[in-house]
Amino acid sequence: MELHSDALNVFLKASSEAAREGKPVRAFIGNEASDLDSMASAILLAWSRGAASDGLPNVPVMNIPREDFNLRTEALWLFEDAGIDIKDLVFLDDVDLGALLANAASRLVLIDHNKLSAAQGAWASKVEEILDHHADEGLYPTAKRSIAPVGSASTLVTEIMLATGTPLPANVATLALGTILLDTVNLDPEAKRVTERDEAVVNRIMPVSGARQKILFDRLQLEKFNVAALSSRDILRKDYKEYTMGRLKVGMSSALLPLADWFKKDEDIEAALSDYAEARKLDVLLVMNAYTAPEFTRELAVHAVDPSLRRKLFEFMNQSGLGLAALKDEVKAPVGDTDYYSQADLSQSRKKLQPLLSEYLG
Ligand SMILES: [Mn+2]
Repeated sequence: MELHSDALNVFLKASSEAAREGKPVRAFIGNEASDLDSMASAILLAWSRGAASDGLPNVPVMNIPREDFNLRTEALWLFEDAGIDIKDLVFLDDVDLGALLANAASRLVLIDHNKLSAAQGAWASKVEEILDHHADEGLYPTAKRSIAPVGSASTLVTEIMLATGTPLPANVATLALGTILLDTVNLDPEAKRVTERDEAVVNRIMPVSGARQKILFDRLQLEKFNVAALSSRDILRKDYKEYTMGRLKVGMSSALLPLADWFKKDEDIEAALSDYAEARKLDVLLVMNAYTAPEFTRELAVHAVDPSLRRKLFEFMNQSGLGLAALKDEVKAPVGDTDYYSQADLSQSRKKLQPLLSEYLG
């Protein structure tokens, strides 16, 4: 195989076509959180096995619906930087993985986890191999295992690629490199993630990638928190939890941008909040904004069609010490079914506020 960047896309296209045909496959799947490591290491291990081994097409499967990929902004950036055709990746809703695995010949390789999620537990008999860096739970005893406590599953895959002489075009090296750097906080010993094995792999693939370590790491770190390209709906669902509190259905989103920036970015933020709350039949949607610019700052948006409910929540939260106050005049908050506040108590995250509200409304 030539060391062209296109080689990876040729492989991905062939593997996605095989999966869409519904024939038996060997599926490589990461964990259900589907972070960059899970997705990259599934692609890399499948790539290292070539188009097909023992007649089975090797197919990396992203363990999320296609729509959710945009929310993983650092993965989107690195995949695009590596020139990957996103359309040729296989996401959970692109194929019926359960039906593919129902073929007697199909096999499953678990990457970046060693226990199937509850929803995917029925596939246990299909697991033939595990590659992971989490503690081994000892399941699927007949599976071949490569499990070691390194900083990134991508380190284990890259070791295999290097040992087996897998073709390593620059973009494949960059995909591995960026993932390992992000997982190990740029190989920083203080972060207590990096091991000697991560470092050794990075030293070997950096010249192949041609990327500069600090520049690549800083960019990925930035992209992780970059919501500029996301719609209001995507910002709301990126980090969202839902609760039943007494008779009320309450949604809580954490968002990483200043309200002032959001108002500028989306003139119709009110419509976005209303649509989001309506689609989920919420009585209340709370949006907790937290960002550093340059000081750490918190803000809160309370969306509810019922103004007396908004008032009641505001009064309760201030009795609880949140220190909510109207935004400064120069921040032009839209008028509608939402109240927007600055929040003086910087320690009140969703994790702390949710039980308080549950108790109050319960
Ligand atoms: Mn991982």
